[in-house]
Amino acid sequence: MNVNLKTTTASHPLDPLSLQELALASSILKREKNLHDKCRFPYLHLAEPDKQEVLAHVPGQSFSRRAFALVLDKLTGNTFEALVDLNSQTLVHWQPLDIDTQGHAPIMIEEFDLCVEAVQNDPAWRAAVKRRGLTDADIENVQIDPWSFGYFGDEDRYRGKRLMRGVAFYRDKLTDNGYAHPIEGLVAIIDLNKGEVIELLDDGRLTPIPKATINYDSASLGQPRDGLKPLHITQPEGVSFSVDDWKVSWQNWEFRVGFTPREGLVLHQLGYRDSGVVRPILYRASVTDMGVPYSDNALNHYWKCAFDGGEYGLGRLANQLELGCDCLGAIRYFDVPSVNDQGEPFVMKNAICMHEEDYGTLWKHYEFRTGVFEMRRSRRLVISFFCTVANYDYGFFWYLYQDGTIELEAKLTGIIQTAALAPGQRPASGGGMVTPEFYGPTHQHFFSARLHMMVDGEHNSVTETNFQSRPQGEGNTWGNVFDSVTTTFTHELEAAREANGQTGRFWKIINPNIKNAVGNHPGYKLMAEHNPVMLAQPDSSFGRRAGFASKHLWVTPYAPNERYGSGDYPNQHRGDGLPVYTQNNREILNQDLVVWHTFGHTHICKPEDFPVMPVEYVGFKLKPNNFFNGNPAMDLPASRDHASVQDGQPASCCKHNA
Ligand code: ABN
Ligand code: CU
Repeated sequence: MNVNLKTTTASHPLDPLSLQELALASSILKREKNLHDKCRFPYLHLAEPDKQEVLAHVPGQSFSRRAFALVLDKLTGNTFEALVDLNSQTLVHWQPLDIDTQGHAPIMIEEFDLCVEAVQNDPAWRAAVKRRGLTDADIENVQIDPWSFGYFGDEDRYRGKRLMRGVAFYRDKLTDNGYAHPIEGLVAIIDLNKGEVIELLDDGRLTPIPKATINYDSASLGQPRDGLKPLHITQPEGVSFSVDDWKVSWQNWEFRVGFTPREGLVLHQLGYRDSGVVRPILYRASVTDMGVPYSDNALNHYWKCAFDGGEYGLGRLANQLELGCDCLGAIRYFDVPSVNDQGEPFVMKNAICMHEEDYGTLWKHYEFRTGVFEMRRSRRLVISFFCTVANYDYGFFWYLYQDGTIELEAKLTGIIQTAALAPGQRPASGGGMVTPEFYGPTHQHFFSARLHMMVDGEHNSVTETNFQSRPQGEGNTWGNVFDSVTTTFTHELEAAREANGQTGRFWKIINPNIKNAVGNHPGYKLMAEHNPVMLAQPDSSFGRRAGFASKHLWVTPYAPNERYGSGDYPNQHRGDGLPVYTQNNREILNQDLVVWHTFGHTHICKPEDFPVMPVEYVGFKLKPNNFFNGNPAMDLPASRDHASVQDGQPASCCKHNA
C-alpha cells in the first residue's frame, strides 16, 4: 500500500489523522453508504496499523493510512463499525454492531443537550418537580445531568433502545452551581433516538431541595486572599526537548505523542537512549477507561457507574488548555485534529501540554570525611491533558525522569455528585455529609492503564515479588534475615493479582532473554499504590461491567483487538474487557505482553470536597530495575541555577573542600 501524498501529510504510521484525512474519511463514508443527515460519528480516528508494520517502518517510505469509524444511524438506531483506506480512498470494512450483545456507541455531545430538552419537555417530569416546589419558570434553569444508562438485565422494554438517565438539580440562575441543589428521588429514562422520556422513576418522598447557594465563580467567591508574590518559571535559553511533528526527544527519552477520542493522550514507542542506542520500554501506553461505581442504595444513585472513557470519551471531552493558568512556563502545546458528532473536522487547540519541571533532588552526597559535596537536581518532562466529564475534571500527567523512571499521575478534581437529605436525616448507605442539607454518595474511581511492554525487545515476562521473614535458625542466626520470594507468571489467570502492602508486593516486567552486567534480566518495576479494588459484589451489575477493577494487575498476550480494560463498547453493556480477555488463560511467558494496571481512589465525600474538590492524586510508577548497569543520571551537569543565587557564588553544585 502506498501513501498517496495528496491525501496525507503524515510522516509516520502512528501520526493522528490530520483534518484533511478526517474530512476525507467522513466524505468517503457518506458517499459509499449514502449516509443521511441523521447519521452520526461517535468515533472517527486513526486505525493504528499493525504493530509489525509500525516497527518495520522506514522514514520516507510508504505506509498504510486507515480510519476507524463508528457510525450511528439515529433514524433506525443501527450502529456500524467501518474502516476506510485513505490511500485507496475506499471503504474496506462495514459491519453492523449487535447493540444488545456488543454494547452501544458512546454518548455523543449533542446527546447531552438532547437529554436536557427531552426531560424538560416531559409533562410527567414537570409535574414531579412541581410537586417538589418548582415553578414553570424554575424549570427553565434546571440542570439535567446526562447519565449513561448502565445495565440491569436485558428487560424487553429496554432491548434495542439507546438510553440515558437524567438527574435534575435546581438552579436559581443558569450560572449557579446546581450540585448544591440536588432534586432527590427523581430519575428520567430517555430514549435518545426518539428524543423522549420513556419512563420516570419517582420515590415519592418529596425530599426538600437544598437551598443554600454555594457557587465557585470568581464573582461569587469575593475578595481573594492576599500575600502571594509572583512566582515565575522561565527558561531564558528555551526548552531542552525537541519536537518533530508528533515525535519528541528529551534527555535520552524518545517517544511519539498520540491521542484518541476514548483514551486521550497515548504515548507510543517510548524508549531511552543508553550508550548511543535507543532501548525500547513501552510500545504503547494509555489509560483505556475510567469507571466510577457508586455505593448507594437510593433511587437517584444505585445505578450510577459512569465509564468516562468508554461511555463518554476522555479525549473527546478534553479541555483546550490556558497558558499561564493550566500550564506555567515554557509550554509546547499539541493541537489535536478531531471531528464533531456529524463527522466534521475541527482542531482541539492546546489539547496536550508538554513542558519541563524542576523536581528537587535527583542524587546528592556530602562526604563528611573529605567535605566533597555533589548534588544534581532532577528535571522531569510532563506531557498532560485535562478533560471534563460533566461534574468531574480529570488530569492525566505522564512524567519522564532523567533516571529512567516513568510515572502516570491522574489528578481528580471538579465537583462531586450530591444527594439531598430530609431535615435530621443521615445518609442511609454511609455517604459523607457535605453540608447540613446534602451528602456525597461514596464511590470509587478506577482507571485502567494499558501498558504494551517492550523491555529491550518484543518478548517479556512478568514476575511478582513478596517479602517474607525467615525463621531464625540456620542461615539466620540472629533473626535479622528476611527473604524476597519471586515467581514468574506463566498464564493469564495467575497474573490477575491484587496489590498487598503487608508483603510489599511488586511486579516486574523483564526481558528474560537478556542479562545485565550482574547477571540479572533487565526490567521495569511497576510500583502500584495499595488502594482497594472494586468493592461492589462480583456478580452485581457494577461487578460485571467494571470487572477490570476487581484486580490491580492483569497480563495478557498482545492481541490487536484487546484494547480497553472495560471492553470496546461499555455503554449499556452487561460486562466485557479484561475478565473476558483472560478467560482462556493464555500463556504469557516470554511473549509480546500487555500489562494492565487498575489504580484508583475510594472516595468518602466530606465538606472540603465542596464546592470544587482540591486535586486528589492517584497513579503509578514504572522504575528501571536492573535495566541499567548503574545510575544513568551520573552524567548530569552540576550547574547551579543562576536565578536563585547572589553574585559571587560558584557556578556549580559541587564543592571539594578537602
Ligand atoms: N462524571 C460522570 C458523569 C457523566 C454524566 C453526568 C454526570 C456524571
Ligand atoms: Cu470522587
